[in-house]
Amino acid sequence: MQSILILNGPNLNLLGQRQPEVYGTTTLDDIGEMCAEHARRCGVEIEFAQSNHEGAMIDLIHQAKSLHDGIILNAGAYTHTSVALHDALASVELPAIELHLSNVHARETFRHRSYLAPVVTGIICGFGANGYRLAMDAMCGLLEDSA
Ligand code: CA2
Repeated sequence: MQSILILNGPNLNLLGQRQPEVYGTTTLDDIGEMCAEHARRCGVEIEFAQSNHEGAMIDLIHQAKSLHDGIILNAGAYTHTSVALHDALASVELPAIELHLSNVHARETFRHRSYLAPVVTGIICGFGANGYRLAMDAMCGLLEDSA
């Protein structure tokens, strides 16, 4: 069975607790359960992870090379700052999707820049928690095409 790493970055553990007007009321645990259920429907395995630490995220991306077939990454604010995450994604050469709950292009200018965009297959943003299901469907399509 094919396997997808769904990796969430800094502060996403706070989802549902603060700023519901921006990020909604769904918690990250709710999203993890939704993804697990969707994975069963799609016939794929997932690892759903979150870290507030750039280095820990990089370790998980490196490990994905031997454990997973693709990566869905909501890198949070590191999207807009991290050359290190860019390099990690480029180094593993797995299909990758950048994901955001909010439409980052309709927000502050500093969120318009992504260091990950050049090294991912595609980007999904602005669909809230449902974006995780959309990203899983897109990843399953990529994995089928490459099988
Ligand atoms: O829209 C997204 O998914 C983001 O990746 C979320 C990041 C933000 O820095 C990106 O620009 C867009 C922030 C995640 C922080 O989430 C919070 C949740 C509740 C309360 C405070 C922060």
